[in-house]
Amino acid sequence: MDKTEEGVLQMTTVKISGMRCQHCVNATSQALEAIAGVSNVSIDLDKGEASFEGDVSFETIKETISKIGFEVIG
Ligand SMILES: [Cu+2]
Repeated sequence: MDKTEEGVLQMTTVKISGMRCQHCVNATSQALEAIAGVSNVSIDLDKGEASFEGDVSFETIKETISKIGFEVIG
C-alpha cells in the first residue's frame, strides 16, 4: 500500500486478469475513470495492475471491470 499523506486522496492498486493489449488498457482506463470519485487512473499492462485515486468500494471496482469482460483478482 502506498503512503497516504494528509489531504491527498488514497491511491489504490488492483490486479486485473484478461488485459492483453493497449485496447484492453484503454477500455479498463475508461471504465474506471467513469466511476464517480475515481481519478488519475494508470494501468500497467505487464503487471496487469490498475492504480487510481479515490474513495470507492472494492465491489464497485470488481463490478465495473467484470462488465467490460475482465476480472479483478486482487
Ligand atoms: Cu486487448
